[in-house]
Parts: sequence; C-alpha cells; structure tokens
Amino acid sequence: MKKMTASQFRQASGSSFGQTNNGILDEKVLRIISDVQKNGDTALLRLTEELDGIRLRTLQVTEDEFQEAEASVSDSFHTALRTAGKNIETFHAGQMEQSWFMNPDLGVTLGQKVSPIERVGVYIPGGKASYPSSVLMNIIPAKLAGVKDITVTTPPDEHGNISPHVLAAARVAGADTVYKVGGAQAIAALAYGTETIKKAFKIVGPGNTYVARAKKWVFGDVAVDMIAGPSEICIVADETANPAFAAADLLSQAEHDEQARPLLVTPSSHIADAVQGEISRQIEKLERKKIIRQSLDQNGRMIVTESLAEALDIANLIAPEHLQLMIREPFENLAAITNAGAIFLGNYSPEPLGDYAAGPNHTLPTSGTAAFSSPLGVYDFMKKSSIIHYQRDALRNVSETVTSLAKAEGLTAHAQSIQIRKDENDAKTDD
Ligand code: HSO
Ligand code: ZN
Repeated sequence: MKKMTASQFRQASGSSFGQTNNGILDEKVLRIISDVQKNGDTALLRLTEELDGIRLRTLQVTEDEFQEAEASVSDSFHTALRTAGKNIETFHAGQMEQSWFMNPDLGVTLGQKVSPIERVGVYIPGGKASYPSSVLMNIIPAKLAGVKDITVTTPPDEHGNISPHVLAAARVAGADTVYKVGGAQAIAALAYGTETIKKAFKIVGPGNTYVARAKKWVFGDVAVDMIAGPSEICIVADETANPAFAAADLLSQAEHDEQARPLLVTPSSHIADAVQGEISRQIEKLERKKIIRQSLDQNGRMIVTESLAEALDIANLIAPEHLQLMIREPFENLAAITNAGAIFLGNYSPEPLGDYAAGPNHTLPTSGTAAFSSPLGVYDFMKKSSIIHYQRDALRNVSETVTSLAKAEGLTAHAQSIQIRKDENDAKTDD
C-alpha cells in the first residue's frame, strides 16, 4: 500500500470519492428500463436470455426449488443463518419507532403515526458476489418494521438456478417471493411492476454498477435505500494495535473487489511498516489474492499523521463505510468521530464480525456519504404521517395567524376555510 503523510493525502484525494457519471452505461440502463416498462415480463425473459444466458419459462422460484435448496445446504450453514439472524433481529428491534401524540395547547392534539411501507423489493446480487448475509441484513429490518410483502429479485446462473445459500437465507429471513431476474431489468420491474412482479414502493439491496445506476434513475418513482459504491475500510491504529490483526482486516475488505478501498491511518510510522509486513506475509495464502493485490495497489493507502487527533480528523474527512479504532482508548475517542457508517472498537471487533453476525446492519453508506447518511435500519422501512386535531375554540385562537399568512400569500380560499369556522363559532358564542 502506498505510504503518505496526512497533507499529501489531503491534497491527493479530497474528501469524496463519489461516482462519476457514465454516459454509455446510462444509455444502456435507460434502454432496459423503458423496455421493461413497455414490454413487462416479455422484456424480462428476453433480457435474461441475452444477459444471463438462460431462457427461463417462469420467473418465480417454486416451492420445490426452495425445498431442494434448503436440503442441499449444510446443517452448520443453517445454524449460522439462524444465529446471525437472531443477532440481527435483536439489534434492529432496538430501532423500532412508535407513533406518538402531544398536547402543546388546550384543545390541540398533534402527533406522528408510524406505518410500514407496504411492499418492498430487495435486490440480491448473483454470481461470485452472492451474499446470503445481505439477504438477512435487508429483509430482517423490513420484517420488524411490519412490511407485508417482501419481493426478492436475484439473477439466475446460466442453468437458471439461484444460489441455494441465498434461497435458504431468504426462507429464514421471511421473504414472500423470489424472482429470477437481475441487473437493471430487475430494478425496473420492481419500480414499475410487470404482469408477474408487483410494483414495490421501495427498493433496497446492493448491486453492480448497472443496478446502482438503475436505482438512481428510478428514484422518485420509487424510494431507494442508497447508491452503494465499493467497500471501504479505514483503520485508525496507534501502537496498541495488533499489526497482524489490522493487516487481516484490511485484506478482508480488499477481497470484495478491485475497487475496494483499504486505508490505514496512524500516528506511528512503525505501525504502518509492521502492518505492511503482515500484509505481505498474509496475502500469499489468500484465495482472492489477485483481486486483493489490485485493490491494495490501486486504492490502498497508509496515511501517517502527526498525532492521534489528526488521524481521527482524517477519518472524518474520509467518512468511511467501516471505521476501526484500534487505539488505546477507543470509547474515549468516540466523541471525535462524526462521519462513519459503522465504528468498530478495539482489537477484537473486526469488520467481518459486523458483516455477518454482530447484529448491526452491513448495508452502510459508502463513498464519503457517511457524512450525511446512516446504516440501513428499521426506520428505512417505516414512514410517518402527521396527526392534527384542533377543538373548536383552539381553532378560533389560531385563526388570526392563519388568515393573515394566507392573505399575505394571496390565498383567500385558504383564509375562508378558517374564517367560515370562526364565523360559526362567533355565532354560537353570541347565542
Ligand atoms: N463488507 C460488505 C458486506 C459483506 N461482506 C457481505 C461479506 N459479505 C459491505 O461493505
Ligand atoms: Zn465484507
């Protein structure tokens, strides 16, 4: 990994690593979206043949396919799904939001009614990046929120099959239906509906660049969770960090893809060198070392700072998806961190723990968006309605305020809606 000072890093990269627009990609994605809008299932089947290499007869995964998948995965995998699922559920149960009411004045009741989104679409990538853990992370909070209809779409392989691990996870998490369709065409189907796939009100889940661009284009017609970029890990380490652990954690994120960003920020040049040594040693045994090497060479950085405070500043500037604080007093320094998707404290809270089993969500803001957004949670599947109740006298008390603002806006019908009630109230009081 390239070693540099904090000021060199500041100059070279700035704070944001946002996605660049890609005209050719967008053209393709838009063509697919309008094809699906016009031709529905016919377009989905044709595009699946063209892009995934399989002519399907039906899109929906059958009960037989589910049972076959569940029978084919190991008992230990089933147990792991259940244990991880339970931890994810326990954590997310803490995010539940309740409706509430207040009485700010006599005769006035205000509140907020919380309702689940009715129908949600979950996109799950296929192929090499098929993650049953993401099935749990996306569906469990939706279930807790009370979403009634959860549709999963995921691309089939060239034989028309879906990963049995993904299907088993979909069952454990409680998906209602799984469809064999991927890419931009799946996003279009969820956004606008087809003969078989019902329109969703929100689409969540990770995906490749086609999926990400498609989500960006359908946003507005449907809600989307976020536009996910490549995985990132930023480790802030002082001399109490175990260099072998830090190296292992950087390598873990680098294996996601060549674009992944492993970063080490440390006030100790000695730690930087020790971590580098460990990386060189550990990488040799890893299956995905080709991907890892590219990620480390292209996007990996070791940033040596003047102090721990400066290291924490750099972490905020990066606003990483995952931040590990491998420092002497992680809790004491937490106050200094404002921008990070998830913060892992100490030598024994590695990022992969959070990917699978700790409980918090692994769908996190990437590409610097942790500066303004949060992890996926139960709140992403709930919406709110304001509640307003005024008694007659309470309305009279506020009538002047409303009519004067309405008149200033030239909206006399608005004023009239208040005045007509005030007149009724005045007549009654005169009796
Ligand atoms: N680290 C990924 C999530 C994941 N890791 C899934 C393994 N499986 C999110 O950046
Ligand atoms: Zn991961």
